[in-house]
Amino acid sequence: MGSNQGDPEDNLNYALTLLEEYGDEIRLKAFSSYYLTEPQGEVKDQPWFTNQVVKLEIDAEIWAPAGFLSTCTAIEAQMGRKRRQPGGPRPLDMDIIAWGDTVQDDGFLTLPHPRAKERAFVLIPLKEIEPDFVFPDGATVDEALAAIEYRMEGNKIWQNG
Ligand code: PH2
Ligand code: MG
Ligand code: MG
Repeated sequence: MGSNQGDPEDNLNYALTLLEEYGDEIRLKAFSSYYLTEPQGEVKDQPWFTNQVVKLEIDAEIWAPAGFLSTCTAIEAQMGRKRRQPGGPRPLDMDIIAWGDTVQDDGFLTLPHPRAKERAFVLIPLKEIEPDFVFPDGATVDEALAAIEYRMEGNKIWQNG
């Protein structure tokens, strides 16, 4: 999850309380601390993001990945997100990094997230809650981190790219 508008920590926290309303269908297993991260991608001229990775256990008999993504999009909208500029500032972004070992690219949802392995703001919090995480292609979170350049100081993460 990421946020760089309003009160980012409040926004991320509120998104979790909305997910918790799903009760037993969506169980919160772990959540990372908050990281303050340099904007990545096309839009550099925007506030730094607060990013957090959470681990959920989702009942697969009730939820498919695409349905869960739609729920995330609805929560983003509920938090006041307006899709004005791709990659631009937003009160809340919720992306699915991975869904078990699922690999898919159907035009609606790509799993794992196509840029997860290049982004320190994903990998560092992911490693915090799941140090032995392995992507479906066999790459570990440590291998992915070793392949990118970034700098960290406390909870701040700088990465050019
Ligand atoms: N999300 C983006 C684009 N760039 N940069 C950081 N640091 N954190 C993000 O969550 C982020 C980003 C598009 O979703
Ligand atoms: Mg995103
Ligand atoms: Mg998104």
